[in-house]
Amino acid sequence: MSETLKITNPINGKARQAESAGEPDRAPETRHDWTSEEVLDLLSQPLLDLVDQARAVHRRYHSDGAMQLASLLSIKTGACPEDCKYCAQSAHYAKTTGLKRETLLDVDDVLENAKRAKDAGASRFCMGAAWREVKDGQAFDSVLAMVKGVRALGMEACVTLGMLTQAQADRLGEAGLTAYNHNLDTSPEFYGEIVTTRTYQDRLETLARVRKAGIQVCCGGIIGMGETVPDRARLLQTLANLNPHPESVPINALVAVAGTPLADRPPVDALELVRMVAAARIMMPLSRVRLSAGRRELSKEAQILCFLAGANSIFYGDKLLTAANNDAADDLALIAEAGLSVEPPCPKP
Ligand code: SAM
Ligand code: DTB
Ligand code: SF4
Repeated sequence: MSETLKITNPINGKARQAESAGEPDRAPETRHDWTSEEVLDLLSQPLLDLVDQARAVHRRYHSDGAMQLASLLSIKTGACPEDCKYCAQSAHYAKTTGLKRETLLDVDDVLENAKRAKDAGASRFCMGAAWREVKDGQAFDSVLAMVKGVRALGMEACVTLGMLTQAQADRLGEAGLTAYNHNLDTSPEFYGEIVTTRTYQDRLETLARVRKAGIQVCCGGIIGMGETVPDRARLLQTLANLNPHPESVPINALVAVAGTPLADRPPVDALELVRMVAAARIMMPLSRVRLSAGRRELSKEAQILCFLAGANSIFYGDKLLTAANNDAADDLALIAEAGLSVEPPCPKP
């Protein structure tokens, strides 16, 4: 029997009980050498065996039962030059989606939104811009001011702005950015079916720059775009073989947006989402696993099954970027009904 010792979850800083003789800031289960066959076997297990295994990992490292509430705001909407087939904001489908392009919001507007989100209980504020990449200049300077302002409110700040240079990542780090969201979306093999205007390698390079700047990595994907289960396994393999693991892993179910090429995809089976959450929890024991887009289509019971399988973060507030999200009061009631708590705001920097 290995000795029981206290290990610290580096993400939320809370002491966890864990068996093992691992390094003090690592889970003993932490691995970066997953093979695609192993992940496929994991994902394809009988559902309750998979959930049992995930639940055991979850209880070991996230025993406080705290749910992170992350609010999202689109700070610059539409007219994106990329052609991501799932996205309402791509200029390529603007004629059919009818989405209106907007300019970058004012810093004050954004900070008022962040303050409202905090007052409603959110501890993280995520800002998304429909850009292919960041361009230096006034717009980027405004984003830096937004990051500083959100941090000064005592919230975690996350942005998703497309590709970054190292100098831009460093400036975001200096502004106090907590995390940068940049999803891999799917497997390297299926990626070209979904996006043609950039490569998987481009995504990995931006992720490496974020990591080098000392910013937490928020990286996940989407299911329901027509990918196979082996594609899902390859996405999870790629995420878990990043070293260190992404601190947060958003698992999205496709929101099939009218006017996009994926508008007619059939809805994702909720249990497929449970499987993704469970496998992510097992493979990335210390990370936050965020039950992200598509939650509005889930019953209360399906959401609770995702929480049981290891999801400990949700997008909170009535809107995602352009799509509707679950009602905030319903979410608070669901969290209470499940016997979970809401993660408190982080201390001011
Ligand atoms: N332009 C930036 C980028 O792509 O990195 C940031 C914004 S983008 C909208 C952020 C992420 O949201 C995407 O990578 C994708 O994983 C997710 N997403 C976008 N539209 C979605 C949809 N219709 N359904 C599910 N997830 C979606
Ligand atoms: C993520 O993985 N999901 C969020 C966030 N990161 C930026 C975005 C979901 C977008 C859903 C569709 C929409 O609102 O347009
Ligand atoms: Fe642009 Fe991001 Fe939408 Fe792709 S997902 S079209 S990069 S906003």
